[in-house]
Amino acid sequence: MKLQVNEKRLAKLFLFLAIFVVLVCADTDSEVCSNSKVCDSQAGDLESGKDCGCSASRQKNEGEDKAINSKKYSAGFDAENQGGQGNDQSAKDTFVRTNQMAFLEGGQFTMGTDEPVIYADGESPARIVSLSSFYFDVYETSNTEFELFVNTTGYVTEAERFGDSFVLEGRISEEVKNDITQAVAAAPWWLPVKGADWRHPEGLDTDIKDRMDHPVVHISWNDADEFCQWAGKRLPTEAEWEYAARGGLKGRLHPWGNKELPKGEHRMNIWQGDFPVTNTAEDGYEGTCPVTAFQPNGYGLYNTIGNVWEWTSDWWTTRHSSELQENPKGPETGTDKVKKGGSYMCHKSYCYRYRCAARSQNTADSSAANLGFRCAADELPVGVECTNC
Ligand SMILES: [Ca+2]
Ligand SMILES: [Ca+2]
Repeated sequence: MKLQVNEKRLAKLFLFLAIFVVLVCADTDSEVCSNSKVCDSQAGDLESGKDCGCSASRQKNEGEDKAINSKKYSAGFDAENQGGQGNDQSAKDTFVRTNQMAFLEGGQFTMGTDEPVIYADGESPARIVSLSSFYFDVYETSNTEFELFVNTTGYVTEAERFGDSFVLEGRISEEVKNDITQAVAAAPWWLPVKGADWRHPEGLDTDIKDRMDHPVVHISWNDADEFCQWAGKRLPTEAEWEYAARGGLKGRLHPWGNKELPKGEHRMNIWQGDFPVTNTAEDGYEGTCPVTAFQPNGYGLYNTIGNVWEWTSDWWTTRHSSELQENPKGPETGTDKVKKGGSYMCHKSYCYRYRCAARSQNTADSSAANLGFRCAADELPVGVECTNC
């Protein structure tokens, strides 16, 4: 009898210890993560050619993974627990798909530039690249599309697993800001916000209810890769992304030409004002904009440049051959992945990367409030509409 009591006590003790270890690990990881991440800025400055996002590696542990994976994050789960019906028919009725793809005929194009603005980024040399035909998402992946993925698969993003992600200081509430003790020396406007993830873009006191048609953010390369596979697609190579963004024009800065404001008209969502203090939002948007906003380029593609950075499948290198290349896929391995297009946080004075040839990089597990993606495909996936076939 006594032995049974002791066994019960022992079991309770083990349970207590297990919970304690998980809690400590999760907290430790959060601190380790925040301390080790070096966020070079959205930005960086032009002379040093610093990165435009958060580029340090994450560190995680088994205990945290187990604790987090036992949770569910889908909107359906939330709705269910709040008495709603989650991913039910009424939700489907208002569901506007933006998963359309455009067919891009293969061919040769000039990738990069011989007039690099940020030399350290490896924008040069201009080189001839030959590509096979492929399909390319017309829009950046929206919150609606990502929610469908999460509701279907129960996928948990890396930002959710780590428990924090990076947000621009000016977009965080005072309450959340007061909670933050960490900052990034090289880019003090980036703050690691606990609970910031795709469903809470500026922290736990924010949501995406009014932003379902905006690009999903706080998405790591690994998250994006998982989504594209689920959708029957894949991430585009850097060459495919740049070919698509150029929209058939040769050697232009932007998808529509060289002028930032052709005829005084805004063609992309970037930063107007004094970065990072004042955002006048003259283009109509202080943060992200709907993936359908602004005019498409010559290939019918929206917001390649600006709005959010977009992951590509290539590992990062700044050395490129000037020889003709066929379907280049970047280096075989590396530490960072290439992202393209710049974001709503890009300003000429800090991050003149809203150009077709511009590029930047992050580790595959990094996430931030201005980092999203879109997919490509070799064949049109079943059920996906082609806009120009
Ligand atoms: Ca803007
Ligand atoms: Ca974009």
